[in-house]
Amino acid sequence: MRDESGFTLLPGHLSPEDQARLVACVLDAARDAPFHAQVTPGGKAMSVETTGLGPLSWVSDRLGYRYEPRHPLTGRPWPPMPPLLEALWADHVDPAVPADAGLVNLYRPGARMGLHRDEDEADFTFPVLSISLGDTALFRIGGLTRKAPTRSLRLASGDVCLLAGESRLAYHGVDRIIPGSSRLVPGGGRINITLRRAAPPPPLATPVLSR
Ligand code: MD3
Ligand code: FE
Repeated sequence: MRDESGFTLLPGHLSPEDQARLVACVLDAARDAPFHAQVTPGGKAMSVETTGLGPLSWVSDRLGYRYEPRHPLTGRPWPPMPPLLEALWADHVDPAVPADAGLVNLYRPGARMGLHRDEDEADFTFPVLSISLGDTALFRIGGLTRKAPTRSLRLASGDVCLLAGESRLAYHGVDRIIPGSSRLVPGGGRINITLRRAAPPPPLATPVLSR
């Protein structure tokens, strides 16, 4: 299902059991690292609430966008990356270089995400892996410029997408979610987890014999 841009959608890739396990992991992590609406550098609160998993997560405030090792409100490190997510990354992206950032987005009914590119990571040759849980999203993906034509697709619970190659730097966003389309997330809504490599990959080891 990989298209010419490097975009792959794996519909229903996660079993209902794994979907429920991941929601439980996220809600457990959110007891320590609460979801919160971040503020853009322009001073507007995002309608999506976020938290993070793993060594780093993406933060936004008046100072700008960046990856940080700690939750901006609690000052504590992000909760650990669940093994199921580490395995998904190893299987689909790179078994040698782990994802170091798991950004978790919570969409309650009415939340959306405007068209943007993910460009705060050190190395765009690493794909982004996205996991959708709960209500279906109307997702939009375009090209390398804001003006390029976009296409719209639905991301349903259990869908996994891989953004590799040129699609890694494509403009994309979430127009809206379809409230009540799933019963997975308590209280309703959608959770999206994106696994990323935010820091540069570790340097390659030099074989002893060639020294
Ligand atoms: C296409 N999240 O967190 S996931 C984001 O559903 C983000 O919460 C959306 O965009 C969400 O930055 C979309 C699918 C996705 C993720 C990363 C991409 C699509 C992408 C990176 C490049 C191109
Ligand atoms: Fe994005």
